[in-house]
Amino acid sequence: MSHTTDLTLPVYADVVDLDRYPIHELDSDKGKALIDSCRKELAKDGCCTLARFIKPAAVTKMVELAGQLKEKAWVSDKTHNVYFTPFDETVDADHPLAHHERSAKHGIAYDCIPEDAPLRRLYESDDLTRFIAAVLEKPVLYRSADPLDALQITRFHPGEELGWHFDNSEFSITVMYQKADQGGDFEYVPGLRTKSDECYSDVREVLQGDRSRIKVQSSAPGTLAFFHGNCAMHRVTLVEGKTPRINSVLTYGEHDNMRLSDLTSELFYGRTSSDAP
Ligand SMILES: O=C(O)CCC(=O)C(=O)O
Ligand SMILES: [Fe+2]
Repeated sequence: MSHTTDLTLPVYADVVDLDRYPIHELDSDKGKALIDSCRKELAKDGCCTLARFIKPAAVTKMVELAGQLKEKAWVSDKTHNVYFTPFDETVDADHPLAHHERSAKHGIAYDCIPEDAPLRRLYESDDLTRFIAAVLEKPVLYRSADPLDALQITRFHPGEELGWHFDNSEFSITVMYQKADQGGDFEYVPGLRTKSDECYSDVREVLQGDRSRIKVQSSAPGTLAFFHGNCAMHRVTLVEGKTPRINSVLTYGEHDNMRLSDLTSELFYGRTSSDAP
C-alpha cells in the first residue's frame, strides 16, 4: 500500500481538531468567530479553555512519549516565593516576598522532545503562533528562544504540585494530556496584581488561605488553555492517587530573544540554556 501526503493539509492536521478550531483559516467566518469567542472568554475570566482542541490520538501519543522520556525529566522539589526572586529577609515573615511556596515536578525540556512529536509540530507551526497572537490582540508574537523552556512536558507525579506564583511571561498556553485521579487542579486568581501595582496585601490574603477570589479549572485531556499568568497568581494543587498529571506549557513572547532566567531554569531543568547542546 502506498501512502501519499496531502500537501494542502497543515503538518499538524492530525494534531488539532480543525473542524472545530480552524486555526489554519483564521480569515474565514468560522476562524473569526473562534478568535472572537476566545477573546471574550479571556476578558471575562482571565482564562480561556478550548476543549478537545488536540485530537485524542495525538493526546495518546503525547502520553506515551511522556512515559518514554520519563528518565530524561529533571525532578525538582524546592521552595520559592511567588515571584521566583530570592527570599527577602528584610520584610515581615508573612510578606509575599518572604513567603515560601513548594514546587515539585518532573520537567522534560524542549531539547528532549523529538521533532516529530505531535505537540512539537504544532508549536513550531506559524499558524498556531498567529492564532495565539490574534486571540491576545498582539500585532506580533514570537515563540520563545529558550532551547529548554519554549515547549516542555511536565509530569506531576503523586505528591507533586506547583506552588502559587506569577509567571515572568505575560500569558501562558497549556495543553492537558492526562489528569490526576485526584487533585492537580489549576487554581488561579484573575488580575491579582497589575502591571503597575504588586497589590501585596491582596497577594498575602490569598497566601494566607482566603479562597474567595480563587477560580478552579480542571481541564480534560486535549484542552488548550490561555491565561494571563503574569497578573493572575496561579498554582497546581497537590496530585493524589496513582496517575500522574501530564501537560505541556507553550511559551511565547513579544521579543524574538525571550529566555528563562538562570534561576528559574536551574530550578525546573537543572541546567540553563547556555548549557544546552
Ligand atoms: O500546569 C499548569 O497547568 C500550569 C503550569 C504553570 O503555571 C507554569 O508552568 O508556570
Ligand atoms: Fe505558571
